[in-house]
Amino acid sequence: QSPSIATAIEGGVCHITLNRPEALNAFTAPMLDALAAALQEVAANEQVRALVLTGAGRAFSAGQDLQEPLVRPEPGVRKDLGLMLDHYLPVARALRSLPVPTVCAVNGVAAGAGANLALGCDIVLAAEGASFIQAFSKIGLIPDCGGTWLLPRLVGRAKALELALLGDKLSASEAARLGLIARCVPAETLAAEALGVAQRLAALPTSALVRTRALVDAAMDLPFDEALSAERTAQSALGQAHDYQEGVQAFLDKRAPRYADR
Ligand code: T3D
Repeated sequence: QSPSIATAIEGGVCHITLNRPEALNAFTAPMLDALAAALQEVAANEQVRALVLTGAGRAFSAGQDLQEPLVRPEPGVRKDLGLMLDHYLPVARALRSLPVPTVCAVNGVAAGAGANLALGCDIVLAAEGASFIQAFSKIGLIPDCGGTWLLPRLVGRAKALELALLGDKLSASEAARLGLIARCVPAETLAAEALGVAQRLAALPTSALVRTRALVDAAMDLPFDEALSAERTAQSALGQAHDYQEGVQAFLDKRAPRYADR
């Protein structure tokens, strides 16, 4: 049996592929645990400087596998879906705090938790035929995997609530127009475009990129003055790192920089 998560590392870029195409890459508990373990390996591997997350087959992910024993309703049995979410949270947290930048290549439909794990990545590209569905309300649930946090920040409260309450399918092009994702690209160029973005990120100073992500996320909840202080703290630390010295020296020497910090 092929693994539900496939990992490959090439030239500083780690590719993680959701690999249950026969089930539209719907998540099971073992699959999520494998994904969390793969992300931990990315975090621990100093050679990796960017991540590309994508799906095998025609879907990115149909979200929770509704056949999974932990969630499948049984007459007379009250299921605690929190136990299922315990398998998602390490993944959602890892994607948001990975020590390298993340690119999601959404190759097809991304529903429920599949949509929100994709939207948790730093730069999200989607194929023209792909779509995003906040499928939760249709089965009596709320948007999880960070959906309630991500959606209003990405598209504002009005659109977030329309997407979350109605659960309609949003095309990749409309998602890009709304600012839910970075870009919609032809299906045949998605993998190459995602790799190109990841390679560009891998060549940049990783710790500055990761701190930028953390500051942008934190700033949404900070008064302006506290955001200024947080920027000062980060800049102070980065200014003492190798990558800053290398970047400035390379600029002055009129040569390409070679960044090494992570
Ligand atoms: O534990 C908890 O429940 C809490 C966690 C929640 C997180 C969540 O993600 S909740 C949301 C769960 N996901 C959904 O509700 C999405 C359900 N699927 C769909 O709406 C549609 O299948 C898609 C929009 C994703 C794709 O539509 P389409 O028309 O391209 O394909 P299809 O014909 O609907 O599906 C193909 C097959 O996949 C079909 O099986 P069959 O008839 O060929 O035997 C379908 O039942 C199966 N499938 C699709 N999604 C799921 C699934 N099987 C199990 N779980 C799924 N999520």
